[in-house]
Amino acid sequence: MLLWIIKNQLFKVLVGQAEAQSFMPAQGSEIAKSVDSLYSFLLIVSLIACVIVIGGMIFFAIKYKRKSDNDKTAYISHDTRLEILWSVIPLVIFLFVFAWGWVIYHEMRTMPKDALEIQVMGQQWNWTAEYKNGVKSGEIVIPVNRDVKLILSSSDVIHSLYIPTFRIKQDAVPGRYTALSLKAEGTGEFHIFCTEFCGTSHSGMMTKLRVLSQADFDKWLAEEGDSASLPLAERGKKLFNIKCTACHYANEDKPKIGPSLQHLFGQENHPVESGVIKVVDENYIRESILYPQAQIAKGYGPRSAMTAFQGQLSEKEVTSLIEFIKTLK
Ligand code: HEC
Ligand SMILES: [Cu+2]
Repeated sequence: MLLWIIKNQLFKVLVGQAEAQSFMPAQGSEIAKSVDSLYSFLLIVSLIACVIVIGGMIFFAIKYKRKSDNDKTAYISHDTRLEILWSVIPLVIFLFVFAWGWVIYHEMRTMPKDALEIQVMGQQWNWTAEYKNGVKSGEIVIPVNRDVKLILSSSDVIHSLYIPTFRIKQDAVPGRYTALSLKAEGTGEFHIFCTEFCGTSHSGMMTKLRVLSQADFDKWLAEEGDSASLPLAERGKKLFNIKCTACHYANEDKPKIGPSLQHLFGQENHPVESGVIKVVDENYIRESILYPQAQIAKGYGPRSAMTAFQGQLSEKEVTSLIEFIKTLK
């Protein structure tokens, strides 16, 4: 208990969070708590071992310092009892840690039955969650207090889905399915990161896990399900929020990783690396989305950092995006 307090105080000082109960992100599930207990145990044991080893070394170095040339100290080669002791104690601790870790890992990796299944696809450089009723979302939205199974896949390279609040992480590998399960204890919004370096905009491959009450979740899912009947530009906006906002602002007239798309449509003499575009029309925007290398916005050359969306978007989706971009006046 005392060590627990020391640990928490120590990290408050180190990390500088006066309010924080601990230096770790909030604990979103039972698993998160188990992981933290094990981690705290490791930390405390390591601290104690560090004090014993380093402290002992300093103490002996000072106590048995050779004080003069004819200072004769005893010659000791080894001590069997001591050696057995310092081998067996760590061995027992390590086996204990292994067993503890194995139990938590087993619990973490056992997929719950009757879980809500969500397909999560990683691609350069965004995540798309797809629900059983066909709803697609750039954020992963789940109901609280319910077992959820995320079935991960990738359409290009290896990505890795990491939700720190839940202490879970899993690779999304092209050509096979992997899975993660979680059960959120409270509602809220939590960070999701990609933790496998996957190309230029890997660091921008972030999204949110939104945990809603069951009623709000049902409402959200139904509303999203109706979006197929939305006007094109509205559908385009939804898609834009999934695929494009890592690099372009949806509503603000300022550059992010890519240029602002406000006032783009209809612009005359639009500057690109190879000259100017007389008038920005549907075809220019279409080409910019599917084959970014063809024409590169001025100042963003020589190679475009934009994802080539050819093969990632259907014709209808491209049209809806163009219709949305047209509304950015
Ligand atoms: C990985 C970052 C990234 C993503 C994701 C991205 N873009 Fe881009 N985009 C850029 C960069 C960088 C440029 C400037 C270079 C170029 O013109 O290719 C650009 C340029 C553009 C242009 C041309 C702008 C101009 O001024 O000529 C359009 C149109 C565009 N993006 C639309 C989109 C749409 C629509 C999406 C989503 C489907 C999207 N982008 C996703 C980075 C990105
Ligand atoms: Cu990634």
